[in-house]
Parts: sequence; C-alpha cells; structure tokens
Amino acid sequence: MNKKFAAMAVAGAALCMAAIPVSAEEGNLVIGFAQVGHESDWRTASTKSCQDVFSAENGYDLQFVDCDNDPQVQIEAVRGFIEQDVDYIIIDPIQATGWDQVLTECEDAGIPVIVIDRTIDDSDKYVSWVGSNFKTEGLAAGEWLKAYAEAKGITEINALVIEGSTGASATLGRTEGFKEIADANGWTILDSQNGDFTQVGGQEVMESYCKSYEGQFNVVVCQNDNEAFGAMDAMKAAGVTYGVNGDVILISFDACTAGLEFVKSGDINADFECNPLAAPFVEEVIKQLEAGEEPAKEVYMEEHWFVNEDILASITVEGAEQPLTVVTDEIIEAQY
Ligand code: GYE
Repeated sequence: MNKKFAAMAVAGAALCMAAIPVSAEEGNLVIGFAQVGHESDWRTASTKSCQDVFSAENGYDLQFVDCDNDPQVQIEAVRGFIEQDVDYIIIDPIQATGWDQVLTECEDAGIPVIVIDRTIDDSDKYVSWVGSNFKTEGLAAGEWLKAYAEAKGITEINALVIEGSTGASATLGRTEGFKEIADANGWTILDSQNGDFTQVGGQEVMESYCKSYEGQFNVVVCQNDNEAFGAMDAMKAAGVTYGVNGDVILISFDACTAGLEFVKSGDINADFECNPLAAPFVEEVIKQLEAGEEPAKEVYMEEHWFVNEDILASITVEGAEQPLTVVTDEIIEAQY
C-alpha cells in the first residue's frame, strides 16, 4: 500500500487494517474490479484486458464482479472490496453520479480507487481515471457527418439517435457532442432514446423509430456497435436501406472488430473508436503508487475514427485535425 493511503488507513480504519485479503497468494496484490456488466463487445474487450493484465502470473489476485448494469450492485461490490481489504479498487462507473459516499468509505479504509472508462462526476475521491473523452467522440461524429454531407451534396439532416444507458458518462458525452454540432448546423434530431448499449435495445428502439418516423430520417446515430447491429436488423426488416449504398447514413461508436467488419462492408458509414484496453495504463498507475509516486489524475486513451469511403482525409475536432482511417482487413485483424 502506498504511503499516502496507508496514512489514511491508520487514521480512519483500524478495523480494516486488521482484515486479511481473501485468497491472496503470498505477495500478490489484491485488486477488486467492479465492472459495469457484459452488455457489449466493448465490455468483453475491457474485461479481457483487465483479466490479462491482472493475472496471477503477473502477480495479482483479481477479484472481479460483473455488476450487470445495476448501480446499486456496483456500490455494494465496492463495499465488499472494502470488507476484504483489497489493495486497490478499480471501478468502471455504470452511472456518473451517486459516488461520493462510497468513495469516502474507500478513502477512510485507505484503499486507493482507480476509475476506468466512464467518469465519476460528483466526487474526486479517486487516485486516477483512465478512459476516453466521450464528448470529443460525439463532436467527431458530428464533424464527420457535416463534412460527409457536404461532400455528398446532402443539404438536410434528419437524425435519429439511439443512446447508451441513461446516466452513463459515455451516453452523456456522446449525446452532448453530437447535439452541439447538430444545433450549430440546424440539423433536426427527430428523437433520442435509450438503447442501453445492447443489440436488443438498439433493435427495439429502431423498430419503434421505423414505425414512428417512416420516410422522415436520413441519419441514424447508434452510441455503440451492438446497438448498431440491432438497428441494422430492424431497418432491414422494415425495408429501410442504410450504409454507403443506402438511404440512411449509419454512424456508430466503439469500433470493435465486429463493428469494423460492418464498416468495411459499407453497412456502417463511420465508426468512432472508444479504446477499451485501459488495463495496462491502470497497472502503470498501480506501479507508480507502489513506488510512492503520484500518478496523473487523468489518462486519455488513444483512439481513431474509421470510415468506409476514401473521400475525406481528415476532420477537425475541437480545433485539432484528425485523420480518418479507411477500414482494411489488416486493421480489422489488429483490432480487439
Ligand atoms: O461504448 C459501450 C459499453 O462505457 C465506453 O459501454 C463504454 C461503453 C461502450 O457498453 O459499448
């Protein structure tokens, strides 16, 4: 345990100091990870990344809890880690708020918390956060659509958005970023509903959109690939064509392998990457804490914007020019 937190533990939690981590192999660091759930390909890649890095071979004892997208279960999982007196707690917060109380409990127990992926917006009682800028992703989707529509001579945008889970920072940021560009350009967002980051959710929302907005939309924005897979099934069933040869421009986020395959085939026009491989950076933070160093409060993952057509070289997002990558087999091969 690093010095700063050891000192807090002495001050705050004599009881926890006496506890012994369960099933810890001699010398292994015990890591509790409260994962969101198993809703998407992205999530599977995130879980695997943590399991690979925090393996017994690497000197860790990973206590993994799949919280099944239930915020209350996640808070209780964190309390369980405190009871076990784990060495570090990793949280991928299902919701952006509701954290200060349990993070105070972690602090009182002297257990450093590292947040990954989604942000915690109502407490700063954690050591580091490693993740993505979701608003930037939403802005990128908007900037790409603007440039693409111009290149194709499309003058009117009527968009339907399928959001991720309500209250998740990934949802909030992507929604805000895309809406900012939509508002600035006078686009119509016909509707924006929760598809819960799942294929089933995406399909259900799209089925209802196809009925309510028949013939009225030319853009669908899905806030992750799995929702896009469901939306494609719903559009197909309703006789709506999409992708580079269709009537509807389909935009997605995540850019996991299966998503990129649909970009390559032209079914998804553009896919904005969210990199799930945070675990090596989390390990770096833990190593720094073990060495008594102070890690960065925020670590941003590197990500790319993927497209099917080679008609735009780059887009400018928040003043920075970023290239667009045309998906090839080699890129798909190398993706998670
Ligand atoms: O986009 C989605 C997942 O929090 C960034 O959660 C993550 C999101 C990701 O279920 O696929």
